[in-house]
Amino acid sequence: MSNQNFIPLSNYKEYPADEMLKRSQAFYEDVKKRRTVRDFSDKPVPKEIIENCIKSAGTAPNGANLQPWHFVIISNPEIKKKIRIAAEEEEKEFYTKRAPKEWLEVLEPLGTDEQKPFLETAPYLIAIFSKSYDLLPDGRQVKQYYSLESTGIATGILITAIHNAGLVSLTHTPSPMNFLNEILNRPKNERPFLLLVVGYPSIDAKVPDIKKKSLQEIASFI
Ligand code: IYR
Repeated sequence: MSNQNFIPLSNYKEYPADEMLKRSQAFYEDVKKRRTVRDFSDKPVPKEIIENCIKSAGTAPNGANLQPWHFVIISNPEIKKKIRIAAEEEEKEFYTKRAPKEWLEVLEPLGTDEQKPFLETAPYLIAIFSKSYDLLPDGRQVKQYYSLESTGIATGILITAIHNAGLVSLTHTPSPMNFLNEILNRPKNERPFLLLVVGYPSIDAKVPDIKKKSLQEIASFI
C-alpha cells in the first residue's frame, strides 16, 4: 500500500483547443527567437531574476523526485577569472590537440576557439552539477536515478526561463570540467554537467547564420 499523500491536481487548467493552438503557436514563435550568444555585455542583472530562473529549473520532472542537481551561481569577478583561466587551458588542449578533425569541422560554422572572454564579461556564470549519488547527513550514500537526464531537463527549463526573462545564455562545456569542483568547492558526488553563461548580449553581438531542422526532419507521426 502507498503511504504517499495525494492531493487534487488543482492547478491544472484546460484550455479550449483553439486557445491551445494559439498558445502553442505563440510559445513556438517566442522560443524560436532564442539564440546561443557568445558576445556578452557586462551590464548587471538583478539577482532576483536569476533566482526565479533557478526556481523554474528546480520544478523539472526528475528521477524519483530526488532532484539530483546543484546550481552554483557565480558573480564574483575573482572566481570568474579562475574559471576562465582553467577553461581556456582545457580548450587550448582541445582545439590544438584533443579534438579530432571531424569535430573541428562541424564546429567551424560556429566560429568558436579557445578564447573565452565571456567567462569574465558576463554578469553570471551558472555551474550546473549532476549528483551521481546523494549524501545523507550521517554520510550514507543515496543512489540517484536518471541523474543526467534529470539535470538535462532542468537545464532546458533554465535556458528557456532565461530566454523568457529577456536575457541570453551560452551552454559552455569545457572538457574536462573537473576544475569546477575544485574552484567551486563542490563534493565529489557532484559531476559538472554544464557551465551556463548568462547576461545581456553586447550591443554588437553576432550569431552564426545557422538553421534548425524542419518538423519533418526531426519528427515522424505514425
Ligand atoms: N567546448 C568547446 C568546443 C565546442 C564543442 C561543441 I559540441 C560546441 O557545440 C561548441 C564548442 C568550446 O566551448 O569552444
